[in-house]
Amino acid sequence: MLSRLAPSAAVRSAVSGSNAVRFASAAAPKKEKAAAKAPQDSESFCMNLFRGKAIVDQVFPYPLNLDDERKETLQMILDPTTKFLSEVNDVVKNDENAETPMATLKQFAELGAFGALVPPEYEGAGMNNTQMARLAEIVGSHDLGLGVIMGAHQSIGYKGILLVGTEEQKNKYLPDLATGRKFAAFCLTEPTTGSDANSVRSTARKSEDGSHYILNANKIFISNGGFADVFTVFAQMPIKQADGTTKNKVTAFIVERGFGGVTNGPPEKKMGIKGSNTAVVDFENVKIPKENLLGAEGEGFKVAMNILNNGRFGIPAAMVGAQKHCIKKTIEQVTTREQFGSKIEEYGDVQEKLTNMIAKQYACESILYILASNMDRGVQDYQVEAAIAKVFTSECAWTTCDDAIQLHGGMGFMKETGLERVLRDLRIFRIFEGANDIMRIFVGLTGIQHAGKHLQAQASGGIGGMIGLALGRFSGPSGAFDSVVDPALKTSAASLDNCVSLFGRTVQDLIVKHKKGIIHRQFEVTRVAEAAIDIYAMAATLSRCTETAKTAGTVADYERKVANYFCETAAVRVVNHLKEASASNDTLVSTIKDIAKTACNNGANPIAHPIDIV
Ligand code: MYA
Repeated sequence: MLSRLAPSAAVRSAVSGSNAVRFASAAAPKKEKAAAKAPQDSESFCMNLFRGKAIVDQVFPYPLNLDDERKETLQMILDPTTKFLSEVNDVVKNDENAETPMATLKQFAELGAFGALVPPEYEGAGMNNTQMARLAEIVGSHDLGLGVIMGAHQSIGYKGILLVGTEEQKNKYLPDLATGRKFAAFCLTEPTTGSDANSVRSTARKSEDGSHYILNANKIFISNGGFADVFTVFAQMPIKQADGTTKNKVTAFIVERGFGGVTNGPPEKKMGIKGSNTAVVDFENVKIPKENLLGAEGEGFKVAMNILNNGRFGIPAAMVGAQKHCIKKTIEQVTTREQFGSKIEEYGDVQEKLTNMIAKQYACESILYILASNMDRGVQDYQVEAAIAKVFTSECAWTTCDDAIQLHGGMGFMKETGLERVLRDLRIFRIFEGANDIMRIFVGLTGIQHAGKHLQAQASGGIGGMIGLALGRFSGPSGAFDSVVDPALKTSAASLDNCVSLFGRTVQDLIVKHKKGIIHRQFEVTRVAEAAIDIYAMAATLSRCTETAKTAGTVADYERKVANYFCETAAVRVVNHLKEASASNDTLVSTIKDIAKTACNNGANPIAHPIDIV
């Protein structure tokens, strides 16, 4: 997987070479071509971060900007949705019965929840991403299983039709899907295709007369697979290349259950999100009319990435909702529970746990609405930010729920408290829609690739460029945050500035040190990604708090404390991760490899039980 994940045509070429400033490309022709291209500039905060540059325009001022009309229409959906979630939908029953009744889903559909982003001309609610994020937050705070049904349907299930569908496809499918008369599912995963999305083995071929495609596919872990009527399916298709050869390339299709040859397995038995349906879906010699090609032949991987990037903010939204639920329950608990003669809210350890929950939730929410707002204002280059949001929020929600359970003591472990269900539900969010481990490597390598390309260009820019590199081009913090933050956040801004500078220097040193070998240095890449995640969270937090400070009077004092606390703790993590990434790790990495490989080669952990050796 890494040879491609390291996509990095660009990393491979940009960081290849025999010494620090000579990026001699030892790569294949396609890669040489990529290396020869001038590096693209990016407006993305995170992409620039990898070059040690603080380009703040996408983060400051806080871009959330819902006009009154959108706020009003949002409220018109939120009120009945909250009522529905508290009074109609029964999350406990859904979990116990491992099913959300279709009647409940139909009622939910009437509120417009299944067509949030669909324009009204296709019978949708016409929301933007910011509005939808708020809606998904509310759903996530009540029922993550229902959130998955909703997300699998519209964030990925029919998102391809919305993003790249033809007018005919939109007219034909969106009205039924937006109103929940029909449900959709996203069919990418296969028994041998998980994180490595490009490796699908399902096949599609064009009929002799060109009127239709014939699809054979075996898809697993398909959310909504048991009842969906419309599927976005990815399969390999032989595509004629410019040189006359034929190559299998992923292609996307819209498939109706009614085409025939579509069957599904029984609902999978899962650890959590039991109220959602997950099933195998098989497609056997399914005849797909040629009009149902989604995007272009051979462009399915791009379509899949586009859908996943675009839909990814749904998870952060649900995670923010789940965190709020856990925090609410924790506050109820610590303010009522007495031990050792005091309410447990009086103890420092309890206070620290709750403060961390609040600070993380604040950072997650800040990131979420930057992402959604930037998407709304047409920012295109957001895939790294979306991946960061997915990883950060799903991990914060997990630790928050875990701490909430801990603070409930034995009661936290009991079903009736309701937190064990949330913890079970939350577990999958670190796995699906891009496993967090893969997303971290994606963040790290995409950023390193970007920095590598620019370094390469600098190095080939003659003696001046080489001297610049040899001297190190980072002269220190840029001061970019100082003028854009609230005065009470200036210390945090300075700390963020230091982190950005240290980050850029560390990335450059890693590229120079490891050259193309960085692709195989997951120890370093994951730590760089962790640092990028915290830096982005710091920036998002300071931006949001600066905005609040303009309007919120004394409420802002509390927020300032939270924002400063988050930044102080995040900066420590950033420095530690970067220190680890830039240390001489060869011995440690080799020890890690030896221990793991020895166990794998042995087929089991080779360490004997102490009773057996004494
Ligand atoms: S659905 C299944 C989810 N599956 C995944 O997410 C798969 C994860 N894997 C990948 O994304 C890719 O395979 C990775 C790379 C990233 C690992 N954006 O050689 P490459 C470009 C834009 O690196 P690979 C599910 O779980 C790249 O630059 N471009 O590719 C259901 C390069 O371009 P070029 C990208 O190693 C869950 C080219 O592609 C991206 O094969 C249910 C090749 O790159 C990108 N991201 O793969 C969800 N990646 O050639 C329910 C790569 O030009 C939701 N590229 O250099 C619940 C929601 C909750 C509630 C919501 C309420 C609404």
